[in-house]
Amino acid sequence: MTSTTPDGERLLTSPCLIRFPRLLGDEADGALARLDRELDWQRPSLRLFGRDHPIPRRQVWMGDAAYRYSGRDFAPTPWHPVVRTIHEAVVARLAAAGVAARFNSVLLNRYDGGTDRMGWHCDDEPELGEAPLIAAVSLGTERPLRFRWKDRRAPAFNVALPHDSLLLMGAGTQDALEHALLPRRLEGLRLSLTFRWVHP
Ligand SMILES: O=C(O)CCC(=O)C(=O)O
Ligand SMILES: [Mn+2]
Repeated sequence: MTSTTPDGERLLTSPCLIRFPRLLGDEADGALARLDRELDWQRPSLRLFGRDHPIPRRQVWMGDAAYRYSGRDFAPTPWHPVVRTIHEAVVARLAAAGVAARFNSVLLNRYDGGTDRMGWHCDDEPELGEAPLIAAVSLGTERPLRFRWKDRRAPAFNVALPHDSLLLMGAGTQDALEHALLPRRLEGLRLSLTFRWVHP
């Protein structure tokens, strides 16, 4: 693993949002290629008002625990070796920055160009616990993650997520803010890996 500085860029203090550049270094391009090629990317449908809508991206749920999302249970895929390596890099980088974190699950999202997207939500399912800490790794085409305050106390803002970056959404983020990956006029593949702790 390439050595990098542990210092992230603190984008917000309360709740805490920190972005770290160059998580994997020289291994990032290979990780993107292998995950794209080797995972069984799914496009499940969500039922809304009695109709099935395929989600506007592909995804894989991986780790040790099943996950309930929009009223459906997703059985986990076993850990892929590349995801294990990324997980270790995330935990190490956060530890170096003084953040003790543990994760037993990850949602991998695959966005094939700018029309693939994820709508406004917060990750506050009960099985994620009281004040979940979520670590989001981005690989591939840079896209902004848009945040908005639930109480509209301040304007919405973008966080650019470059290739090989890590964004820590600290305790309280899901309470105070929603986030979305909005459609954009851009091309290119982007993968995100959002690591979580799911209480069994
Ligand atoms: O793709 C992203 O960066 C965001 C993904 C996300 O919000 C999620 O997996 O819950
Ligand atoms: Mn999310």
